[in-house]
Amino acid sequence: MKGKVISNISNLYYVEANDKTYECNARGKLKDEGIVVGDIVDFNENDNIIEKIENRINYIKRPKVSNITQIVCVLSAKHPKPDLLMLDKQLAYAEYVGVKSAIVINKIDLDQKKVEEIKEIYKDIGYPIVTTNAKDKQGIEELNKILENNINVFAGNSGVGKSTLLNDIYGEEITKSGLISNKNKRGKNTTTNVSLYKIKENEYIADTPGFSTFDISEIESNKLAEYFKEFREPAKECEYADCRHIKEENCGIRKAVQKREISESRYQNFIKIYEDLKDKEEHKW
Ligand SMILES: Nc1nc2c(ncn2[C@@H]2O[C@H](COP(=O)(O)OP(=O)(O)O)[C@@H](O)[C@H]2O)c(=O)[nH]1
Ligand SMILES: [Mg+2]
Ligand SMILES: [Zn+2]
Repeated sequence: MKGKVISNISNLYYVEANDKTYECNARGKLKDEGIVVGDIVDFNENDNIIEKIENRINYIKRPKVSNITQIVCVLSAKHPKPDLLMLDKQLAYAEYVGVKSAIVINKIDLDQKKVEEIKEIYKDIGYPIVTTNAKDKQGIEELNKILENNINVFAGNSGVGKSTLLNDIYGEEITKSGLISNKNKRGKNTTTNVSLYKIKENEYIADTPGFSTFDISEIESNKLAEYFKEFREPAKECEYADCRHIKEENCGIRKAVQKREISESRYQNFIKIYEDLKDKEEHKW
């Protein structure tokens, strides 16, 4: 039987198939290969042994999860103040992994001006943007539409409102059964295992305790510009094929920044991330 691994506690894998959950084991060889939450597996119904992992569409190392289709980047207008550098890292990472991404600006009640500023930067790039006030359940319907038919991972700094949003979307029932609270009986936060919660057919949400952003260090610095979606077209105008888009004179990307076709904020963050990656590459041995 084929099913989806929705959680993993030490050597046990919980596999969902036909609306039921099976508690499965795996043979040593498969265990070594590492079955992760999100995997589609073949298992034997008689002994609940996983026999095969289907090829993954994608795989994220931290949080350890596979076959996701969308990263939902959450920021707040205020408290904490919007971290656009982190957002740009997340968006680049989503491009690198090859999944969709969406932007949620929460706490719109606290600073409407900031919301407009952020929208101005991202509206033409092509990412869906939803503005919400999770406290008053504003914008939740729109957010719901974006989550439909996706396996979603929420990312964003602590305090931006992820838990509140998820509560709005999925209601108390699911959140009580594990999602979001991640607290054991004594009220302590439990360890950081990813679980997938089925919201409806073809809609899941990854619960990723203690997680805020991805490890983007696997991205090669010289490929970074490809993962800034709106940089791709202008990069075709660069004079040199190996243009780094930093100091070169005849650089299509820099020209697009001057013409305001690329926002200054996105470009500055690109440079910061680029230098960071470059630095890590040079110190790797
Ligand atoms: N003013 C305002 N506060 C919010 C909103 N959404 C969440 N909060 C508050 O922000 C705090 C952090 O929210 P939480 O959901 O725990 O953030 P998380 O760390 O991202 O999960 C809580 O006190 C929420 O009540 C909002 O839209 N407006
Ligand atoms: Mg939370
Ligand atoms: Zn260039």
